[in-house]
Amino acid sequence: MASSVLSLASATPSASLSFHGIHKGKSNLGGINKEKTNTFIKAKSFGRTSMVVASIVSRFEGITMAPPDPILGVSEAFKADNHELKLNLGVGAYRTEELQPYVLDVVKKADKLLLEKGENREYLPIEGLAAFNKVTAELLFGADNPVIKQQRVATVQGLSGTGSLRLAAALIERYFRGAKVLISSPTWGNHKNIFNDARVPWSEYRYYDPKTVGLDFEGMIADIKAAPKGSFILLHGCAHNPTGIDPTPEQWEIIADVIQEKNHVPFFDIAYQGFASGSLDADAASVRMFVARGMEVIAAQSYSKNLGLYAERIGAINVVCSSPEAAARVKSQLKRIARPMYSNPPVHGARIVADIVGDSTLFNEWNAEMEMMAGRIKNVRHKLFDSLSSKDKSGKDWSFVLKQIGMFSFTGLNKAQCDNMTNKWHVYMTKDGRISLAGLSLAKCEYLADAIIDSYHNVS
Ligand code: KET
Repeated sequence: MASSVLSLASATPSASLSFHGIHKGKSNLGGINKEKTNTFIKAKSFGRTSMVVASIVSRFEGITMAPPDPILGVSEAFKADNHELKLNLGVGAYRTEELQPYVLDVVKKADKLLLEKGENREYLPIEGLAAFNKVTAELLFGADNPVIKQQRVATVQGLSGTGSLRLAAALIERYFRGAKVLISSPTWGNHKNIFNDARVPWSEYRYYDPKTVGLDFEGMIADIKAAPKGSFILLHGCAHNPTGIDPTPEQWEIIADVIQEKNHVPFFDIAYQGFASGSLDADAASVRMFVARGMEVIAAQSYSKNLGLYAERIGAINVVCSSPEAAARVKSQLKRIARPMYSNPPVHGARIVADIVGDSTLFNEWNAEMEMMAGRIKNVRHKLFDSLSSKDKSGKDWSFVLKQIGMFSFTGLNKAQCDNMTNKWHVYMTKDGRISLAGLSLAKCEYLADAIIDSYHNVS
């Protein structure tokens, strides 16, 4: 194309109007008719060659401004605030007690080893790094799970949890046309976007009961039962986001019963393995229980939180099938979906995970650090509860803060109250009332308690 522009070098500006894509007058911009006022042609001389530069300024004018992302947009607003007491409890990202981002020591070690080995930067296969895919499935299902031995799991490295969910959504759209995904109400803000963009229909099942600030278990079961047979039921493996409320082991069994009865497919999003309890195995218990029943299961994993590899975009999609042949076919289709979307995944995070999980010393160090992180969040949770209980003289029961688990606390604050938290107190949080305790320090608990009490009692 560059040569076709240069070949017009000596042509007059009007002659060059026949150049591909340039028209005078009205044009249709994706259904939006706009009078083009800015079409212009410039000729510049560079020595003997003169170059024609054609530009149409009005092409993108019909595009409207997208709203800020409800979660990541909060960090942008936080950055723009200069108040000294500001606090970012928006995004679920672990911070130290000094409220600084934290790179795990074990990740630094793995990084150093990788640098010493001097590995190449060749493309990975479409399905990702083999060593990563092996350990990630083992970590989730347990290394000696029969489904792994029987090669019944299709595992493909994804662009972290989000990208892995998106691959599964595309698989559903392609092979289960019209099937619905049921998501919890509420759920992580991006789930709806993912299924909307993949053109997968979804509806919600009841999950959170504001009256008890707990699980609406009956509502959940009734909605899963009422869904058309063969629906995909999206479940948070542990540390439900945003509520921090998980079913009990007994409730999980009943959920599995209903899903099995209705021939639904359990579809796990497990982005916090190790972060809920501090134990990787305990946090995978829900997924493993479904698999142990012989069910086919989809599970999307993320290493953003538990290894702090947010920016490496490392995770995986696993599809547990009923035969190794089916697993091979599913894997081939996941690869086919990935190839035109992003071709193949990034290597660095995959090597870090593979090396840490594959080496018993590093693995133990990781577990210790994960316990430390989960422990810090638990301490903050207790301190926040103590601060709320001692400062609030109204008799309100704040014990729900202690009952919730994982990175978040779901405060029950409404949008106006959340706005007060931000506008008056400079506490940045999502408008659904969620606060990330991973972004809170012990030192800031009292301040946060003051902000919550003020917003709860003084804003309706
Ligand atoms: N699932 C859940 C439930 C989840 O909370 C997140 C991230 C993800 C998947 C995806 O994370 P990834 O980094 O793509 O592996 N949640 C936090 C960050 C975000 O919204 O992107 C959050 O809720 O703050």
